[in-house]
Order: sequence, then structure tokens, then C-alpha cells
Amino acid sequence: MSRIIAVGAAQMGPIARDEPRFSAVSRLIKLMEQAKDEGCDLVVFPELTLTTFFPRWYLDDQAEIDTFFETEMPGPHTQPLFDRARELGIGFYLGYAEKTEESGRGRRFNTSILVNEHGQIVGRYRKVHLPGHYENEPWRPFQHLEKRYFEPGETFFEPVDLHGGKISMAICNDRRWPEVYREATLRGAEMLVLGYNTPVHYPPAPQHDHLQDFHSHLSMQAGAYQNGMWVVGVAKAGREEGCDLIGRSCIIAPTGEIVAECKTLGDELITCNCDFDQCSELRNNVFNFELHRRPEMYPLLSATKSP
Ligand code: CDV
Repeated sequence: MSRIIAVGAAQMGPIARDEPRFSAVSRLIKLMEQAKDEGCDLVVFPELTLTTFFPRWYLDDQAEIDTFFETEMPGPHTQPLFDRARELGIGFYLGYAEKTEESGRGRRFNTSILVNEHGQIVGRYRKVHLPGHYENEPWRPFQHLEKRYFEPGETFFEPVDLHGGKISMAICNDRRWPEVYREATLRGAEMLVLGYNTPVHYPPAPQHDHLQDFHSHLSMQAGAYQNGMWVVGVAKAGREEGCDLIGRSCIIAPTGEIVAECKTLGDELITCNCDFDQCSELRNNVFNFELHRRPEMYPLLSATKSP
């Protein structure tokens, strides 16, 4: 049986602070329809796809912060996306800000979901690596307050079964950490899908600004090759509320090669037929974990403190 999944990476251009949810969702639906026209089984959207990237602002009114969060998924604004996915028979990955209520306490996460072609949520992931800082730092031209607005996720990188293969999720900063790809692979993943919002300017180390695209691709290509897995990385790109976000969304083969890449900084779809069996070209050879990996020599990888 063939284990090929046709994947669309649906990059989005900027979302303004005053752009309503229904407008963002109609852009997603348009990209989803295009993906279906191009034969896709699954379409991958960016991180925090329903609103502007709000952690760039210091906000101290919790009610205002909560306007960027979803308390239901699907909720009134996102139901049309689920309905259209079911009508079209296409799955999707969606990033959004999630607020849950647990024991009377509000909890907030930077979350992604995988939805199957029947419109059912089959996987939920909460971002583990939250970049940025906790407090307002007025010296920065813009803030990056993910640590303030979200709790770190405690879900592992467990894959879900989709279209004959196993797919794990990650979100943005996770893609820079090699452990994520390895953990997902050890759990059986053959593809990692992720969305990102990456500013071109990195205030603590501006000398790296010109390397942002390179570092993004370097991390994902290395993760793909060193684990023999597909990686799909999808940006929210372009100038959003005065902040430039990188694009270059891409689909990467288990060989580490970029096989499709966005050329604009706007709403743009790229596609690829991804053969899960191609993972074994690496996994049966140079990265045959059973034969060559030496976990007994890496005990510090999962230790919480250096010796
Ligand atoms: N949304 C992100 O996680 N952005 C980070 C930036 C702040 C470095 C990233 O890793 O792309």
C-alpha cells in the first residue's frame, strides 16, 4: 500500500491587530480550497494563525490579553473552517492561543491541533519551548512576551496516525532544538509539522538578523536529515504591525533537501507528495538507530542539571 500524503504548506501574510477572526478564517479557507484543488490531503497553517502576533506588546489588562485567546475549538469563528475541511475531505494543522479552565483556574497555552479529513481533532500539542521574556523590556523595539502570556506545554511529541503515516507537531521555537525531532522520531514520527512567527530582528543579538532565514532552514533541514523524517515549516510572514517576519516556508524531505519553498511574504501555498517510506532510506542506513545509536553515551541529554 502506498504511504504517500500530499501536503500543502499554507503560508500566511501579516494579520493586522484589528483584523477580525472571520477575515483571518476566510483567508485560511481560501488557502484550504486551493490546497484541495491541488490534490492535498493535509494543509499546514502557521503558529497563532487567528490573530496578529500579540506577544510583541506588553499588555497588563488580562481581559484585553484574553481577546487573543480561544476558549473553544472549534468555536463560533473557527467552525466554518472545520465545516469546510469536512466538506472538502482535507485535514489541517492549525496554531492558536488556547485558554482552558482547570479547577477554576485559567490556563493559557500556545497550541496547535491536527484535524483529520472528517473535521475531527485527532491531536493537540502545546508549545514546549517558549522564547522571549516575562517582563516589559522597554529598550526593545518590540516585545516577545511568550513566557509571560503562556504556560509551557507538557505534552510530548507523540505522533498521530494520518494517511498511513505518523505525524508529530511542534511550534516555532521548538524547531531550533534537535531534541524535538529526535524525541518525535523515537516515538515513531515520520513527519514533523510546525508553524512559526519569526521576526527578522532579534533584539538581544541583532548581529544575527541577516541569518534568520538561514538559521530557520538550517535547524529544520538538520532535524529532517538526522532523523530521516519529513519536516513541514510554515510561516506567518511579512510586515505585521511594523514588525518584519521571515517567510521561506518549506517542505523538507528526509534527506534534508528543501523540496518546496515559498517565494513571497504573503498568503501562498506550496505542495509536495510526501512518501513516508522515504524515511527508511535514512533509517535503514546511516541513521539506523538500533544499529548505530549509543544512548548509553548520552545520559546528560535527558538530565535536568549539568554534572
Ligand atoms: N514565535 C517564536 O517562537 N519565535 C522565535 C523567535 C523569538 C526567536 C523563533 O524561534 O523563531
